[in-house]
Amino acid sequence: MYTQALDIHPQLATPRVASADEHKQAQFEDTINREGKIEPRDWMPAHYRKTLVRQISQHAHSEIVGMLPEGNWISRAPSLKRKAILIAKVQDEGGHGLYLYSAAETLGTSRDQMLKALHTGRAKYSSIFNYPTLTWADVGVIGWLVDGAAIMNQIPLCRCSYGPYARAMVRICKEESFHQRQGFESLMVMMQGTPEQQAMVQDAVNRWWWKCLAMFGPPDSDSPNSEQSKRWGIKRISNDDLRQSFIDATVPQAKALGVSLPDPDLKWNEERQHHDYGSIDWDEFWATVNGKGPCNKERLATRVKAWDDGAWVREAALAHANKQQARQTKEAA
Ligand code: BYC
Repeated sequence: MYTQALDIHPQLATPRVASADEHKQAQFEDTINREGKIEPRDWMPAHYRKTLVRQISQHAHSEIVGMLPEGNWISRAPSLKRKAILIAKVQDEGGHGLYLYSAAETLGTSRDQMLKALHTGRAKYSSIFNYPTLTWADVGVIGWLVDGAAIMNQIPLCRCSYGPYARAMVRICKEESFHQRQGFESLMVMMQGTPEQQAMVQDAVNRWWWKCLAMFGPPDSDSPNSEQSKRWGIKRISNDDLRQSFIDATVPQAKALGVSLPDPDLKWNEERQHHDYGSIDWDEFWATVNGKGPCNKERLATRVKAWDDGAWVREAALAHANKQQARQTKEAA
């Protein structure tokens, strides 16, 4: 029977036109796959934006909370030289916080919002800064091991797919590597000193070693964010791989320093071409992350006080900026 209907072969049918959103998504994925950079004005999936704000703001909070354990020693540094170095280092950490808050602001979240999340305990910051600095040797160990772990984690972030974060990290990593060397050098001097000074360094290493290994985050099998972050080129190397690289790099440094690392299971594995190591206390890590570490309350209270005490400075700066803007507008009119 004849009919007006035409049977169109599926391949000859008019192709479905991609929606504007699908086009943007494809462009975004293409940039990621080409190892290009996503910039603030580019379209990006909401989850990519949210992940970046989470990670960058946590990182910024870690920098400014990280000023506190070392800052406690500025007034007690053993010489003018060490005091000047420590002031400069703590100031650098404050600067890192500022670069990072600025990078996160390009994603549309204000600094006030981020700080509110920190001050109300909703935001995380690195677990490592919730432990006390009991002796001067702790300051050197923070430089050597904490900054050393930070560099290991942060060098790959210089290749992060989000442009402003990647660029901030280049400068931060240069400064962190100086911090690490000054920490190592100050410990080297102590290790050439009296038996009491040597014991002080060993005690500090014993207390910080395991906390530094936990800094890299939970094992890959328990890391909910890793897979997606790696796919998006935010994270380049996994938590466990970075931890392993840090251990492998630190063992010879400890030997050069003349200290032992507090892990009876730490030994070279010829087959793996890496060091084996003992198990990390993840219960203790999570308790600290969730607010129950030895210094969580003190750290947060200090930050909140600094924010409240600085209100008049912010108000004055804002009033000055408004006055200048009004003057410029008047002159332009
Ligand atoms: N502490 O799925 P995961 C410095 C959280 S500052 C607290 O693996 P992700 C310095 C994690 O946030 C050093 N929380 O997460 C400053 C997540 O929770 P949410 C700071 C941690 O993001 C002054 C959950 O655990 N460096 O260098 O894929 C003086 C599951 O983890 C920690 C940075 O911030 C921790 N240690 O990977 C000296 C670097 N680890 O958010 C030195 C940038 C994990 O889902 N950040 N958590 O609720 C990163 O590279 C990544 O965010 C991490 C975690 C490797 C830290």
